[in-house]
This record gives sequence, structure tokens and C-alpha cells, in this order.
Amino acid sequence: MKNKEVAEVLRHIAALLEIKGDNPFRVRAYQRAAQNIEALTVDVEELARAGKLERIPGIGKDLAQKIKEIISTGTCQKYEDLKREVPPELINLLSIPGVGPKTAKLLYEKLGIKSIEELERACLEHRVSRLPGIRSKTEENILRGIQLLKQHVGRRPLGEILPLAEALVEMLRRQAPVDRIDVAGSIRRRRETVKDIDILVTSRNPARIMEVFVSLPLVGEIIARGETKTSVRLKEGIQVDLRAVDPACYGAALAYFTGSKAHNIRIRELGVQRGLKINEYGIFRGDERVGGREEEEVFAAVDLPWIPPELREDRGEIEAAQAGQLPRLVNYDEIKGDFHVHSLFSDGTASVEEIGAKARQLGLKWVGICDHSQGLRVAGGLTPKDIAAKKAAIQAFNRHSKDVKLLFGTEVDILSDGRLDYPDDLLREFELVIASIHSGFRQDEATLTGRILAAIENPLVHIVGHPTGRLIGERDPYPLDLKTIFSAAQKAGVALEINAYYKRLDLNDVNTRAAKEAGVLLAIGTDAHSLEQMNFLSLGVAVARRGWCEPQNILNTFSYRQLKEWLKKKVS
Ligand code: DGT
Ligand code: CA
Ligand code: ZN
Repeated sequence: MKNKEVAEVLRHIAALLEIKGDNPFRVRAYQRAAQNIEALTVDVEELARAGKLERIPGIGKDLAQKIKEIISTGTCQKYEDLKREVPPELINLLSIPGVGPKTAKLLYEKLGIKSIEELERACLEHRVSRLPGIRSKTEENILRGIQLLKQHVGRRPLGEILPLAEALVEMLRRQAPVDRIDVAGSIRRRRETVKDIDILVTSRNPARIMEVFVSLPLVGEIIARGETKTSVRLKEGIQVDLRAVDPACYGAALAYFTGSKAHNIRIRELGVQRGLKINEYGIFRGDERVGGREEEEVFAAVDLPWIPPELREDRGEIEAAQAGQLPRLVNYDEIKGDFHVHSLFSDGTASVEEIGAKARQLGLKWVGICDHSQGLRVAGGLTPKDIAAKKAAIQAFNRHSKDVKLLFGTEVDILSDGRLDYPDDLLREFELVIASIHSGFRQDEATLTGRILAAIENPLVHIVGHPTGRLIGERDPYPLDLKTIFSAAQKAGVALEINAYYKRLDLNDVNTRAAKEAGVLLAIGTDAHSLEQMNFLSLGVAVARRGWCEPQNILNTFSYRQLKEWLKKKVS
């Protein structure tokens, strides 16, 4: 696929333009083109050959020309020119949370800093805070950002890796004599980031499995090859450990390699108290194996019901299981809709009709089309005039669609003083109002908390979007008094979002659980900007499950009728 490579060049152009201080709309145009090309389900090369590049939203004559150039030469004149003006290494600096294009430029011009290492040293030596226009707080923020980046080195977002893991399992199933097979480890627990892919398999012919495995086209390099365990690195960069185990201890191995380590240790201790040894080879009394074929046997051996993998973090699940008080977790197939999808009306890549069709394909009953409000000009925020056109498009879809209904919604910006970006009279027009913060992340905790509280107290707001603003590995959550927010949301009957976009997952698992315990309703939204990103819904469900949520805690389990009622009751 050339799509990724083309998108990357366009993204680099956007970053260099940004560092240069170019027009933000031009920057945004390149970013949007990159995003749209990545979202294509066809090869960009084919489109170019057929002369159809300009059918991609956001791509006009000029960009189409550049894309053709990139396809045939791997680069384009514009990119090469920019690289002569701005050192391309500076793009790396932008990956540090807290370093924007202006700062990157200043750091380079005044201190000659080009790499993250150089920047870290300069901060530690307080050379950065001595620059004009830089506060000592900024220096601290940059150091914190570098630390955040480092923490994530070697860990990848679940949303990037889960599809790969599932593809591997599918390929092995199809091409090798697989009997049982499961992805284990942090992926099975649906942790938000993962270090590697752990797969377990049983087979009559394990040697053949290993042979097929190492020759899969996804595999880049073989790290270690044995009869029962093989490790490879995928071309994507992540390590995969494949273990073939004896069917008689498959359940014990699955429990062991699912973890977490902390959870395993607790289970092993409970075993010891009962005179049992529990490990990846089975359940043993003395030297005799007394069980381990099924995972349930491991839990039963220590007098526990089977515990869902998403709960296995030693965060109270063992005590809850002992007390017969495990939550009845919300299931993936109980989800009836998605609250948060962007359409072509703002910065999304799909039309209202396409979103409806995709929802049908996913088995959903309803989708909230929530585009940005006018204040977010660079994200194509809607003016009152656009809103009427959008409403008409949604009504037209709903008139003909019996099974899938679209909700006429908005993601209204919470401005830096806590006001909303649309007046109440306009907000009242929408069936669904999500209010989110997109600016002013550097304000203090009291101010940021106040902004969210103000949104919660507006009776026209249904949901607060991506409440903490974090981006996994890129941006810390901004400081908030979540306890106060949860209690206000509960009182006002405002739901908090579990944003399911793979880099957000916001609220995260721990905060979701705290919200649920405070009696707050949760609303899962993919924040999809393309049809493909609507698939991330299951990541939001994973967060809900890791947050101990039951169906009644999650608004997405509502039927269209129930939801309409809830949305109305809220306002009147
Ligand atoms: P990751 O890979 O960092 O995303 O997280 P995990 O949980 O997949 O960790 P990994 O791949 O190192 O090991 C897989 C599972 O194997 C882990 O969840 C629990 C089990 N395990 C690994 N090391 C130990 C250990 O020293 N003691 C016990 N009891 N279990 C372990
Ligand atoms: Ca792992
Ligand atoms: Zn947003």
C-alpha cells in the first residue's frame, strides 16, 4: 500500500509549514489530505492512474499533482524545498507533548536544538527558560513531555495492535493445523497499550504451526525459533511470541499468559493456601496434575467463578469474585449505537449516507452525527447556515431508513471562559449535544474544572466529550477535579464520554470505574473522522468493561426509542 507513504509525506509537509508559521488553513489542508488518503479503502495509486484523485474529499488540482509526484518519486518538490528551509528533524520535536511549532522553531534558531536528546539536556541545564518568551513552567512541561514519550517507548496503542493480532490468528487458523488458539497477555485484557503479542495454540502438529508462522508475510524477522515457542518481529515493528501447549494444560497456560502478573500472583497464593501449585503447566497437588485443560478449572480450584480477562489487574476483582459480587459486564453485542461521528459537514471524510450504511454493516441501530461548532474553524466547524443543510441531510436519510437512525447532533466547543460556542437557541435545535474542550489545555485545574462544570450545568448539554483531553503517549490529561465533575454530572444527569478513538480512550478505565461508582452514566463515542474509524467502537466497550461497567451504566445499550426519550427528558 502506497497510501501510508503518501500520507506521511503530506503530514511532514504540514508539520514543516507549521514550524515555518505558514497559514493554518494551508497546514490543515495538508493534514486533512493525509488523513483522507489513509482512510481510503482503495489504493491511492489506482486512483491516480484512473485520474480520480480529485474525488477524494479535500483534494483539489494542486494537491492531486503533488500526490502524483509523490507516488512516482517518493517525494515532491514542495517537500524538498521545505526541507531546505526547515530541518526535517524538527518534526520529531513536535512529537513531544508541550512542544508546538513555534517553540520548535525558537529552540532551533536560538539554541540550534534539533533532537529530543539535545532538548532534554538544554532543559536540564535551564538554557531553555532563559530564552525570551519562554517561562520556567514551559521548561518543566517540556521535560514532563519527554518523560511521557519515554514511558511509552516500546508500548503501542491497543487500537493499532489488536487488528494485527486478530489477523495473525485468522491466518494461522486458515493455513495451519490449529486446534485451539487465543491471543493472551495484555491484549486479551484489553489494556490501552501493549508491549507485544502473546498467542497460544494447541495442535496435533506444532512443528507445522511454527513453520507456517515464521513464513507469514507480516513477519519481518525471526528472533528465536523453537518447537514450542517462536518469537518474531512483525514488519510493523512489534514482537509476537507464539507458544504451542499441551491440550491438557491449555486452560492453565491461557490463564497464566493472560495475566496480569499481579493477578496471577494472587491466584497462585490462593492455590498455595489450598495445597495446590498453579502455573502455566496446570494445577498440581504434589506431582499430580489435577486440572488445567480449561481456564475455569484454574479459578474453580481456588473457589472462584471465572473472571473476565478485562478485570484481571488485581484491582479488587478477586475479592469481588469471592463475595459473589463480580459485575455483569456490558457485552460487545449489547451496544446499539455510536454517539460521536464527524461527517463531511465538518472535518470527517464520509457523508451522512455513508455513515448510515456503515452503521448498518456494523449492526448498529443509531449514530450521533456530531460535527464541530463554528469556533473550530480549522476543523471545519459549522456555521448556523451549514447546520440547516446538515439537518436536511439527516432527515432525508432517516425518512428512508427503518433499521438505522441518525441523530442530528453537535460537538460544541467549550470556550476558554466556559461558555459554549453556540447560543442556547441554536443548541436547542439539535437532538444530541456533546460539549468538549479543544483549547486552553494549559489553564489551571480550577479554571479547567470550572469550564466543564459550566457545560454540565447547561441543561442543553447531554454529554461531555473526551473529558480529560489526553492523547496516549502524546499529551497528558489536563488537570481536573474529577470527583467534583462526577458528582455534578450525576446530579445533572449529564453523561461522560468514553471516547473510543484509539489514541484517546478518554475517560480511561480507572476514571470510567470511578464515574460509574459515582452513579454517572457513560456514553461511548468513536469520534470517527472516517468510516474505518467507526470500527473503534469495540475499544470503547473494552474501556467500559475494564471500568467494571454493567449494561445499565452505558447509554449505548439503549434502543433508539429509549435514547430519544433520555435525550428529551434531559432538556425539559
Ligand atoms: P505487556 O506485554 O507489557 O503489554 O503486558 P503482558 O501482561 O502481556 O505481559 P507479558 O507479555 O510480559 O507477559 C504475559 C503474561 O505472562 C503476564 O500478563 C503474566 C504472565 N507473566 C509474565 N511474567 C510473569 C511472572 O514473573 N510471574 C507471573 N506470575 N506471571 C508472569
Ligand atoms: Ca504481552
Ligand atoms: Zn472533540
